[in-house]
Amino acid sequence: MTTSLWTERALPSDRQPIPLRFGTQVSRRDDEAMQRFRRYGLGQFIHFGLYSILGGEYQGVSAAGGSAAPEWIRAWSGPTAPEGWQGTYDRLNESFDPARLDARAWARQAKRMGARYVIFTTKHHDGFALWPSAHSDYTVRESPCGRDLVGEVVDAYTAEGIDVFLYFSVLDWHHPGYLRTVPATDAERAGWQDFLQYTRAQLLELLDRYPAARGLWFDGTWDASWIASHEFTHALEAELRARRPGLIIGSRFRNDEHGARHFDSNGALLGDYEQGWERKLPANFEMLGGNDWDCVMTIGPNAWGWLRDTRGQYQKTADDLVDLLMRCRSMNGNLVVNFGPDGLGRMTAHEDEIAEHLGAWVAANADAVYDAHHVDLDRTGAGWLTGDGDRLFVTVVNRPVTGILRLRFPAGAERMPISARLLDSGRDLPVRLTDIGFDLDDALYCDVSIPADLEAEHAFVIELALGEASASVGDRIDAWM
Ligand code: H79
Repeated sequence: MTTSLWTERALPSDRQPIPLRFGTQVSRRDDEAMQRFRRYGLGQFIHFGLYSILGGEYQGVSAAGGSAAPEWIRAWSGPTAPEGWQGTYDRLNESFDPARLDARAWARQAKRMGARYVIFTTKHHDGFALWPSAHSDYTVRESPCGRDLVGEVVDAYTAEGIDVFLYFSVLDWHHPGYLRTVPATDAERAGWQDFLQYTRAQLLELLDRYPAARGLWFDGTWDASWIASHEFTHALEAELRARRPGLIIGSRFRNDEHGARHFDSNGALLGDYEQGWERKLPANFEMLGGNDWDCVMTIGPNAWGWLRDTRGQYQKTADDLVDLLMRCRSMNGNLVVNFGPDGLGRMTAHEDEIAEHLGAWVAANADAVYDAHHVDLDRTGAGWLTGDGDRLFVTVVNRPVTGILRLRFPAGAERMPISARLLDSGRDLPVRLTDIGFDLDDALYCDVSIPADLEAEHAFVIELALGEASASVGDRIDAWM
């Protein structure tokens, strides 16, 4: 078993399944909601909350080094942490007033970027709810804002045809009953039971208030207290699914009775899609075992909430994100790009630029992105392969100095490329089969010429039309040696 903070994967290939009472509740779904999920391709994450007011600093002092990320700033500790810091943070609701937040403008921008779903932070670790929850006294209602921001986002994105997933952190620094360890005293047990009922009530409330929301994206489910609550979480998953047929729940929600997270102790996915790919990517398609997945990614190194001072921190470019997007698509995953608006609700200039440039690229190359999926061919160092029925797409991110894109097909391939063109311009490209003369190599090679006069400042997609293979390995002289 390999273990990390996110994903514990047990794949007992040669072991009998063990009986589990709190193992997986779902097998691979093929309903309309999951088919939509498989075609999302690109998503947008939005981290917005009290931490957005601060941008990773307080009164000019940076929390860098004292807290993991700007949305973690309440946990600021060490020599730079201000006196009485957590009390100060917890009162930020009193000045929370994102007057420039225009959810419709966000949604229009996401639409132009090509996002087909959005994941919005309804409540992060600080416990502050962005909807006027009846089960909490720490919400937008208890702030000058007074607006239902979850409702605004759900309505605006739904109106643009973008599906909404609600991010919900179980971990909660505000609820007095929350604790990280397994409750050990009567008082802790009572507090924890209160906390569990509050969590259940908020989740049901979210589903009831926002019937357009399609899925839940869970976070903060790694503490021993939650892990020990497997009986409760198993029942709650069933209740959420019954309340909202078709609801999509990621694998980060719960664990089985042996503490196995994401995958139960028999290796079965604990939810509808694998939710462990946070700022990391699968090394290859095979390790995914056919499960659905998405990758959530920051634009900077590790800032989900707004960071005022990004000096010295590499910010991914639209080109980086095209590369990541197509790498995900080549393995049937979705890429979800995170945006962290400032305390007034404004996206940053860099995020605006990303949205425009990524959106322009995706619009020009949509056929290779949304309905295209993994193809079972050797990888090419030139870029990422996706396919769709009779078409094969190669997103070229490393242009070969030879001017030749070479693809390797197995000897028995029934279909081979018969023509090639650039997806965005339609320009035809010469394509031919090549016998490169490797002895004992039963593959067929296909070469596409990339014209020297093609000016490409960004990744470009070569579309190959597949047809009946006219050559086979038997035609080659080396087959008869
Ligand atoms: O919302 C974003 C992050 O804030 C959240 N997930 C994404 C989507 C996230 N919360 N926690 N983590 C990610 C993992 C963080 C772990 C650490 Fe720590 C925080 C390492 C150091 C500080 C907690 C405290 C674990 C170790 C010490």
